[in-house]
Amino acid sequence: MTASVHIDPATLAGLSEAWGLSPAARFASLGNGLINRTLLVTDDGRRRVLQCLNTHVFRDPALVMRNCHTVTAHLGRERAAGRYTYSVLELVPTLAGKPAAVLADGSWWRMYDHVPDTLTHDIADTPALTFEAGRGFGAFAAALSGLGQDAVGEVIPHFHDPVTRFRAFRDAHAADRVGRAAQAARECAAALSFEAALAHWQTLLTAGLPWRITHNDCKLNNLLFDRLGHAICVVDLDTVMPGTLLFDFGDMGRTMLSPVAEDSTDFTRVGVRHAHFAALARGYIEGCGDLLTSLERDNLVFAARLVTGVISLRFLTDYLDGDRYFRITHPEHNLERARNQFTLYAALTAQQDALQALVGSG
Ligand code: GN1
Ligand code: MG
Repeated sequence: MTASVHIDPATLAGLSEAWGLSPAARFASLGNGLINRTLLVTDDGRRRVLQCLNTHVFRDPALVMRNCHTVTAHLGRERAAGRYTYSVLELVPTLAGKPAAVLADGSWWRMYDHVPDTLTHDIADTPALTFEAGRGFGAFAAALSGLGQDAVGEVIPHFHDPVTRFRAFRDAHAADRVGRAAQAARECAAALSFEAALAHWQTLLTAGLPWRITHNDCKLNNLLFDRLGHAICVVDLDTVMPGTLLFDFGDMGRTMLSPVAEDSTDFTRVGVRHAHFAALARGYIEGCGDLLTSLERDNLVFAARLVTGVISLRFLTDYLDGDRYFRITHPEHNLERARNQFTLYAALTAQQDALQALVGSG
């Protein structure tokens, strides 16, 4: 997971000055995020995590940092009071006492303490892991329920909004700015089938689906585990903002139910593992405690469909737009991700009744 990286001299000088790093500081890349750049810094025997915020995605980085501070401070208090048992990310302010450093080139950097003896998983090997992840993310949501609705601002408006994402896909398809629509004809046809989910989404909004402070990026690899498979710490707090628990559970389902990663081209293996689903739902219900309403609980399967469909649309839209959003390693990467996620969406749709019967039975 870590490989030594070279930092350009101006950035190195800026970071060293901001946090007082020694000339012996060593940098390695960390994690598999598609948006921000993450580095592990080892200096003076201490390990820290440095992140360069992607300001093309996060247009208001000062708001992102304010939210991160609000959330970590709140979770720290919950933990001190014994109401939250997981570790909490600790922001390391600059020497000037700022939550982030803005370098001469305009880049935004922030630092966290490294959480020792932890690792991430890209695939959930066992139902026990999905149970742990569900409980960890559920406890995170429950702990944040004590924060006022407007304690955190909306960093990316309409981030998971399926109506907006569907419209963005249709616009990108119609514009076909880089001439890729023909190559993606099969995926575009699959994308149109997502419209069926929008009607149910509307009924949930009408029925008063609760709006809460949610994580909004509950991928399995945004949770740190210890070597025994216990969930230790929720990370990647940049998208914590108002949302619904369905967004969080949906992202968990999307990243834990299939036996292969979101960008695997082994499409025949993409599918839903029912024992993993049952354990995930049980863990999430337990972690959320009293928070979860029956409307939310009854829509956990729909949540997995919804978010898988939305991310499929986002990958496909980015492919049609010329790969301007997600980090890619090869030209067809976003198309492969879209095909993988639409395959999972179709499986979740076909199996929704069987999955629904498993909620509460894991
Ligand atoms: C991005 O940064 P990362 O890799 O944790 C994205 C998520 C997507 C995910 C797909 C701010 O998350 O919404 O689900 O990629 N984050 C943002 O892997 O767009
Ligand atoms: Mg993330």
